[in-house]
Order: sequence, then C-alpha cells, then structure tokens
Amino acid sequence: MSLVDVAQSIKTMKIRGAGEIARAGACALKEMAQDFTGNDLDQLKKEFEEGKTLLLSTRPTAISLWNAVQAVSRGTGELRSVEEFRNVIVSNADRFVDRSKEAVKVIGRIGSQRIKGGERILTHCNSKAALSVIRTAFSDGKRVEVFATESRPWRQGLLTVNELAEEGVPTTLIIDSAVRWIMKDIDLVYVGADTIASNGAVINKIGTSQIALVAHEARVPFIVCAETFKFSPKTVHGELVEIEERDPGEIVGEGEIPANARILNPVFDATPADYVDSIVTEVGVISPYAAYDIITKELGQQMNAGR
Ligand code: RI2
Repeated sequence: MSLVDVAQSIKTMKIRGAGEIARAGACALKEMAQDFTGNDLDQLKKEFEEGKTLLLSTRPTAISLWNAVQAVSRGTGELRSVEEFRNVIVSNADRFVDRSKEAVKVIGRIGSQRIKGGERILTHCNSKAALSVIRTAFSDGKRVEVFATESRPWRQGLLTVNELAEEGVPTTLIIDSAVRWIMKDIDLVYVGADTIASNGAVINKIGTSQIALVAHEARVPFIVCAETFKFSPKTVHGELVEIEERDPGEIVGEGEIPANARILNPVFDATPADYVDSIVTEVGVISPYAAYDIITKELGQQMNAGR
C-alpha cells in the first residue's frame, strides 16, 4: 500500500490498535523512502516530511504513532545523500517494528507472572499488549477465564472474543454497561493503552476509566499493559492529550434519531493514576507514578521533539 493508503486505512480504522498503527506508520515511511527513485535529497526530505504530517493527522490520541515517526526520523538531520537518508530510514523503521513486536511478547511474559491460574480476567477493547498477557498465561497452562467487554461503538470486544475463543480460551462477551454487575466475580483487569501521560494518567478506549473506577470500588487490581512507546514525551512539556471524537454514524444508523438531536462519540478517555494498580511495560512493571522516569529514560531522545 502507498503511504496515502496506509494513512487512510489508519484513519478509517481498517488498521487499528495503538501498536499496530505505529508499526504501519513506520513501514509506510520505510516503503516511501525505498520507492523514491530520484537523486534530489531535498525532494526526498520534502516527501518524507509530507508523509509524516499525513500519518500524524490520522489519529490524534495515540502517541504511539508520533513516537514511531520520531524513531524512524532519528539521525536523518545531517545526512548528505539520498542513499544515506534512505538507509537510515529503512534501518530505523525495521528496528522500531522489531522492537515493538518483541515488546508485546516481553509484556506477555512479565504480565502473566501475576496470573497463578483459575483467575477470571476482564479486558476491554482489543489490545495486543493486554491479550499477550492472557495468551502467555494460557499457553503456560494457567486456566484463566476471560470476560471481554463489547467496547462500543466499534465493538472491538468481538475481535477479542473471536481471537481468544478460537485459541480455546474460555471467553465471555458482556456489554459495556455490565461491568459493575460482573466485577464482583472478577479477579484481575488487564487493559491496553493508547497514551500514558507524564503524570501517570492512562488514555485508552472509551469506557476504560469507568472500568478502573468500578475495579477500584471492588478492590480488583487494574493493570495496564503498554510498551514504552505508548508513553508521551509531549505531556512532559504540558501538552494535553487530544481525545479523538469520531463520526456519530459509528453510534446510530441513518434516521435513528431526529436531526436536531446531538451525538457525542469520544473514542478514548483518561484514567487517573490513582486508579491504576500497575503498568506492565517491556522494561518491567512500574507504578503509574513512574511514567515520567520511563519517558526520560526510554524516550529521552524524543523529549526535545515533543517541545
Ligand atoms: P494495543 C486501541 O485503540 C485500544 O484503545 C487499545 O486498548 C489500544 O489501542 C492499545 O492497543 P483503537 O485503535 O497497542 O481500537 O495494545 O481505537 O494493541
């Protein structure tokens, strides 16, 4: 696919998931550089910048895409030839994709340590990082049972149910408003993240903050699974995370409600650090209050770009 097609697929959620859109963006920039046939470095740089801008315009909430673009761009400022520029882009993109895939596996190994077997686990949306924990525990022979929320309006929970049920994991689908009703029977909650702010707030699929509130009330551990590239250097400099609002047509069909009625369709929300038990990253389990340290230690090179 061309970079324009990849950007369109991310925008329309044909490609979705904060980790997946980051990998798709990195690959799109790599292929753009590989397909460039000219000898004019300025032209290549111009097309590269335009490609980055287009990709970053697709889904504003997930910092993963921004971090991926920074990672692919690293060290390109001082290059003198098209060949050098292309080679650096390609190797940066490959490194980002490989490390991001490995991070999901490591999160699975680390996050599943908490699971002893017999637990009833609730998850929201369809997070590769959160499901990696569940899959790792299950493949290690731990008998877990999963409750997946429908995750309206896009209903990513059905992806989760289909994936896990096909793998033999006992899985139950519940509607989003059944979370407080089921929480008394839940032992652990694992969710993913789109962005983690420097104060430890977790921005994830809409409804996550309600789940965290209910888990807190029921004293059920609420565990976030997130690669370090889900942490936001921009929030260190005071930037607020934009909550994407999508087409109301995702919620109601044509004519279902009168034209003079409004529809709000925010697709992410923020969970304060106080409601997060821990964050499982590929560099270890951290308190949400250690988010600043993760950003400065793991994303320090991106700190300036985030100003
Ligand atoms: P992984 C998804 O957003 C969900 O909010 C999910 O929790 C988060 O990205 C992280 O997903 P969307 O693309 O990177 O479904 O863990 O809007 O797969």
